Parts: sequence; structure tokens; C-alpha cells
Amino acid sequence: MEGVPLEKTKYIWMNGKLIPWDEAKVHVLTHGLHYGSSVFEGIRCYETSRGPAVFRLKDHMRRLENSAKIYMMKLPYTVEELCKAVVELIKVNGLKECYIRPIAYRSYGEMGLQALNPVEVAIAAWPWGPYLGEEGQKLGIRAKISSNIRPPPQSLPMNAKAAGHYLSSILAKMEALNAGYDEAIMLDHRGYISEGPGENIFIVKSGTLYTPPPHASILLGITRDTVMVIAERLGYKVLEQDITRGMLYEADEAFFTGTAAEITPIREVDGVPIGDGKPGEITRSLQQEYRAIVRGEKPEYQEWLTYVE
Ligand code: PPE
Repeated sequence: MEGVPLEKTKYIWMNGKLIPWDEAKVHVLTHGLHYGSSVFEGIRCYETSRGPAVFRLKDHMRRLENSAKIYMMKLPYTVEELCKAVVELIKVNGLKECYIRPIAYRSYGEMGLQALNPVEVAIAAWPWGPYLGEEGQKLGIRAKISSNIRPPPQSLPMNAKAAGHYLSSILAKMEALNAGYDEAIMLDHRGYISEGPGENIFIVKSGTLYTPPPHASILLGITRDTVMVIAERLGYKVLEQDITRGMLYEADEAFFTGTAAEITPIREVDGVPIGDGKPGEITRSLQQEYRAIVRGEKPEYQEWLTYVE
């Protein structure tokens, strides 16, 4: 979605109040802006036959709470209060399908790394298409292994979804785009496959799915978890295991997962076609299942949906 400005909606939820979109502002000396000291989420809401439904809302808000805990930030709202705020926000904005971005940041006040400025929270929601484009989702994307490695666990707790962590992602993404690719794949500090700048990764080999384990400096994606559950229920074996660059090149299929990216096939890595260079069969069946689940068409997955109406 490069170069496409945000599609404005009416209100942004900010510290318990609904504020007109253009007025939801912070001071330029806000701690979170200077040091990346904020934690955030990305959630999607889909249209269903029973109106808009938010996918795995509580799981996302729990992860926000955990990210805040890791950075010793005290969230002034409970998970329940934040979930309610999301539902209210979608209603007042009259949205059907949207992307939801909660953010909790150290506020304006003291300056310096030691500053324990109170944490403020905002939630915005707007329509946002697939992260790697409609075409990328259908036909697959071309990726490049990045020369930027994921920060190691002794450097940053990558299981927190913290703003500062994305500086590493931005470098990887820009390197890939400048080299003419669609997306980057990052290695961890040991040289194993970690994840994309904003997505988890899976490979398929001889009908089995493999995805990097938590110790490969990944964000524990909620879509990653969703895919692990649905793949197993569809009868595939899923292994959390270290993946080498060579294993990726010789995989039958590969795909990214993420709230924004959903399930995006990877058709080529470093010029090497993955499988026959087209989205694989298992990837496509998982995409289809995922689509049906988020749109409320699968009764067995209803507990993952929060209906807005
Ligand atoms: N890894 C990273 C680094 C990551 O940012 C995401 C989400 C994932 C894995 C997948 O997590 P999950 O959404 O829970 O399945 N990336 C967000 C977009 C980042 C961006 O703003 O750019 C997202 O998908 O919402």
C-alpha cells in the first residue's frame, strides 16, 4: 500500500473519549515519539451476514497488555475496557470492514530514558486493503532475504509488539523494495529464518507445515496461531522448528501470515522460484478457510468473532 494516504474516518478513541479524526493529536515532545516507547496492535474487522465482526479481539488486547508489561508500562485500561472501546469506535464510525490500530505510548512530561511518563492510549480504525496488495495475495509475492538481522533476544524482546522494534523492519523493507522485491525475509541472530518485517512465515514441504519457533526472535502472531489451528483441523501436520535458508529455497510452498497481510503466498525468494513459482495448493486452501472463518461462515470458529451489533 505504498504511497496511498490513510482513509480518514470520523472519530478516534483517545484516552476514553471519541475525538474527531483531525484533532487526535499529541505534543511533539511526547516520549513515545522520541524513543519509540509505545506498544501497539493491528486488528481486523470483517463484514459477515450478522454485520461487522472483529477477529480475535481479546487475543489482540491481551497481547497489547503483555507488550506493555514487558516494557514496564502501566496500561490505564483493562482488556475488557479496550475491547468495548473498539466495538464503540466501529459503531460510531459506521464501518463495515476495517483495520484497527490501538496504541499505548509514554506521554509528554519528563524527557529522558528514565522518564516514567504516564501511558496514554488511542485507538483508530479505517478501511485498509491487503498489506502486500490484492495482486500479491492472489498471485504471490517476490521476497528477498534481508542483510538486516532481527534483533536478538538479548537485545530486544521481540515478542512485544513495540514501536521501536519496527526500525529494524523498516530497514529490511526498504532494502527489499530498493532491490526490486515486494518484501523482505529476516534471519535471526543465529542465521535461521525469523519472519517478515510485518508478517510471520510458513513453509510447506511434503504436506507438512513448518514455522519458526518463538526463540527465532519472532512476534507471536495471532494469524500464525490461527493458521496452526486451522491447518491441523484440516489434517496437516504443523511443526514449530528452526528453518534454514536452504529449506526455504527448496520448500514446495511458502507464505506470510499477519493481520494486515492475512495469508500471502511467497512465489519467489532471492530469484529462486518456490515450488513451481505459483501459490501452492495448501496455501490456497488455508487462504480459503481463513476467509470463510473471518467472515463468520464457519460455526466452529464463532468464538474468535466479536460481533459489533
Ligand atoms: N511479525 C511482525 C513483525 C508483525 O508486525 C506482525 C503484524 C506479525 C508478525 C503478524 O502478527 P499478527 O497480526 O498477530 O498475525 N504486523 C502488523 C502490521 C505492521 C505494520 O503496521 O506494518 C499487522 O499485521 O497488523
